[in-house]
Amino acid sequence: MFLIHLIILISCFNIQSKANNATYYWENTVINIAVGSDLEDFIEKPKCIYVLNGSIVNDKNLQYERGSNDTFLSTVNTNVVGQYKVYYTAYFFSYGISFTEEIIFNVYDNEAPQCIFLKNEIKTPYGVNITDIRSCIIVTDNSTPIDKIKVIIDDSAVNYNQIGTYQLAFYLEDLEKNRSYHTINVVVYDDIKPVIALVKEPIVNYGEYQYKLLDFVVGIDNVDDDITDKIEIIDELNPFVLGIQPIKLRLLDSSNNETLFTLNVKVEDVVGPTITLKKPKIIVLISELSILAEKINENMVIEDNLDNDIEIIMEYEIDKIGIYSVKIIAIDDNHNQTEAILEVDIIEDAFEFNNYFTFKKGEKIDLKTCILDNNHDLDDVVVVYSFIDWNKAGIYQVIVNYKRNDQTEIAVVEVEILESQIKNETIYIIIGVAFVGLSLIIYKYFIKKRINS
Ligand SMILES: [Ca+2]
Ligand SMILES: [Ca+2]
Ligand SMILES: [Ca+2]
Repeated sequence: MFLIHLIILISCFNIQSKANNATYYWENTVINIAVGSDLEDFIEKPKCIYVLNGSIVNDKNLQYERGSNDTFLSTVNTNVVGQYKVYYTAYFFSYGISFTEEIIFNVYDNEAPQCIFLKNEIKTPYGVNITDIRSCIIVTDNSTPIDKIKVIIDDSAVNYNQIGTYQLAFYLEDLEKNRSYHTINVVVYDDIKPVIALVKEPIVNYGEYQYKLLDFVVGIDNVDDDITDKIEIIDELNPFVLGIQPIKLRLLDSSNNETLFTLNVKVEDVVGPTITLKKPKIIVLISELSILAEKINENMVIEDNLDNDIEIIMEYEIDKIGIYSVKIIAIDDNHNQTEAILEVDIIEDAFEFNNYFTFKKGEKIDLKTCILDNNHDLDDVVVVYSFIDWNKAGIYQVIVNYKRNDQTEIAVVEVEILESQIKNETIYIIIGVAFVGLSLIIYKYFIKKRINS
């Protein structure tokens, strides 16, 4: 090689000294090579044209040296994008002349990455965004390593919060910014079952037929929200059977995910007896205190939806006249109880008001004292109206106010003036006086007769 250089050096010198009308130029000093291409196809593109005295020299001994010591092949890597500079030297051996030129090899990539679909659609659960689709595609590029290829997702057309099929766009970008655009279908699905949950203890009253079992539960779904009204009641409840009855419930969400639930409904008597008072207040004589419970019982009707044998409690403490509130409690077999208040008025027993008096004609009596003396129950008496002619036989009416147990009442008192009683006495006196007088006359006559004889 040293020898060749030496010859070239001498030759150059020669030609320059011999022929001043010689010239040369290079063709294809810039070579663009798509990445991955075979370099052999480009090696011979750059050519040196030697023109001597106006004619192109065709030297059969022309040889090229590419790169120093022909290192061209190891210098340019067509698999790696970039610009490579190589010095070419053309040796026109027949003329003992050589020319050197810098040749530029541009290894370029203008091919976008390729995409192979492994699936024709991507499924994603409701509400879950797609952030990576690499598991669904195979990405290749002519120059950029797979892990360096960007996969950029545009899911603006996907509604993750609504079940459905949407188109997801994405593009692949290599290191040279070459892009390829693609789309793939996205299926937003729901495979989460709805939930049925108890909201209150399921108790139905015995005999109640307008029960609403759905009042005891809620049905909630991740997609459909509250779908309580979609709960299907499979079994039927018998409200006339006491105890727990398992009732099967079924709920489907809009994606037909099914949930089954057993509602253990307890049928029990939760209604207390009804107490109906015939009268809100009863009046009882104090002498009837021993049968007060009977009196209260007579005044009320107690009924229950289930039990006939109702326990009745009466709460009172009564031992004297007055108005009392009696609490009545009715309890059925299931300990449901109802209360009612009854007013009880305990009054004094009725008394005989002695209101008829007889007097002798001419007799003058204090009427008030007389009434009080004949009615020991009374506290006081006030004569309100009185017109009695004590000297005239007849029946007179007197109006009085009398006070008893702190209560004032009005009453009519009748006073009879007796005539006959007074007349007879007078007659007896007259007869008696006449008899005594006559006896004295007879006595005097016999005395006189005895003296005279
Ligand atoms: Ca590429
Ligand atoms: Ca669901
Ligand atoms: Ca009951």
